[in-house]
Amino acid sequence: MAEPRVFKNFIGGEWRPSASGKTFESRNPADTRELAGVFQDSGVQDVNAAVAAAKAAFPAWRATPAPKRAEILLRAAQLLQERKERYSADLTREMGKPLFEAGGDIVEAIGMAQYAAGEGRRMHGVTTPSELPNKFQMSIRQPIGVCGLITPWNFPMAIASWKMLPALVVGNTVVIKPGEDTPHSTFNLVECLHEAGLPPGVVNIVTGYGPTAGQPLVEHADVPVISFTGSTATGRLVNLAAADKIKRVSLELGGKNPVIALDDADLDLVMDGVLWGAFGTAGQRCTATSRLIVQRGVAAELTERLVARAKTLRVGNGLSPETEMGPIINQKQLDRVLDYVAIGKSEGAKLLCGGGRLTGGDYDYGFFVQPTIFGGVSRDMRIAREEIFGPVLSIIEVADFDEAISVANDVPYGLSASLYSRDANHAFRMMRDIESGICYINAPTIGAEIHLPFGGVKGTGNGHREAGPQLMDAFSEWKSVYVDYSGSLQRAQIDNEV
Ligand code: UN1
Repeated sequence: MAEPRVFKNFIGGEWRPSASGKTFESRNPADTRELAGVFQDSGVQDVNAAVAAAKAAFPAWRATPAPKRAEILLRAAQLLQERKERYSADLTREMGKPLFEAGGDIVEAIGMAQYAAGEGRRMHGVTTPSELPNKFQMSIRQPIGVCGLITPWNFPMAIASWKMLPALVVGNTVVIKPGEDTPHSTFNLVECLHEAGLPPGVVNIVTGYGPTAGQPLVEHADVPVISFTGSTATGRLVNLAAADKIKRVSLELGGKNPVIALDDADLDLVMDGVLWGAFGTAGQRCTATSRLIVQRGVAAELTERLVARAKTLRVGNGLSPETEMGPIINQKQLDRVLDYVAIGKSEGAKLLCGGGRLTGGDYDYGFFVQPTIFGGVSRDMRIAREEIFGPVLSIIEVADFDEAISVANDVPYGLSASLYSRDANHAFRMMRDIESGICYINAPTIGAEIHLPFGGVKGTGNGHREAGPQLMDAFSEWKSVYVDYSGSLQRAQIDNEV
């Protein structure tokens, strides 16, 4: 096995150890004997240094023409493409998801790099007529300054790219603190940007834990923007900490995403969609399918077929090509998933398959859980309402479409939701009435593409969206510009009185 790499913080284009000299290890969650990397356990001094570097780099980056900034993103997209295989293996080693899914994580970053680069030649504002003669007016989009990005472990490269690349194309500089389980992929992304010509200090990486490295970043006076993806509980803390300094905070938080399957659905399609949505990435997506809301007429057949298929899923090390479902990220998350299995049982739900940790042989070195399905779940149970973030599906039976929508909306989250039906009327009512930021018809709850806004309603976020045409909104301010070329004072709303 190759010597594990030791990563220093990347600050002002230089590699710097943490001020305390402390480090931490990232291990492969499928096999904890394998070290994925050693990273700096950073604190406030390291964050201060990174913010200072980002602040120093801001004036020149801001003054660089946007199409030039975009060219760097495009070159980085090319490098990511060339290195996809290697970066996928790095990502699987640190995060656990199977190689084919890790490739998707990289592809999402490539897509974002291409899409964000396009904005370098658009970045449209509006020009609009004045209510007064001989007066011109327009709005222009401007960068804000140093953006503090705090990213999760489940999409280590994609989510870093969703935040970093839009921030950069507008002309901001960045300090990123990647999830402590999976920092390597952020280094890979930034490596491409640097080889593509990104100037030193424009992106800085500080690794470490939330309370010691994340919090000083959130609280730093020179960081006016915080973009955070993670749990609702932590998002609340981030928002509270940033409130004091009136910062812009973009939060992408939990989900409890339903698939609604009606009696007229194509059951083969539902099967494939639910299995992929619930057990892809071992259920560790904010968009994962955690509830199947099924109409009574097809409930028994669908349940039986899903359970049979779930039992055959090959769970294992993501580096092995036959693996369909990888491990849970760490011991803490594993305990959380198993706790929820116990909660489901104690609430009276029926455990139809799975529910246990996989042990024996190589399983003993990783955090593996069986694909788990609960039947007989009612809408008020905790397993029907709380985010589990693991391969656990709750099946809830309903009488009709109206009840399905009511159950689907009866949770404190609203990220993604899906309807399987052949009835166009139900499909359009779903699009209108479901309380979610993302809605699918005859497709699973996972798999959002970067051309459309990503985000959710209620406890899922605070109204911001990532990606899509809105991608720069969290990272820019509008400036409205009025140019009066009349040569005299024109008093708006007075001299043009109607
Ligand atoms: C996430 O889980 O936070 O829509 C992101 C999807 C992926 C992104 C998920 N494209 O499932």
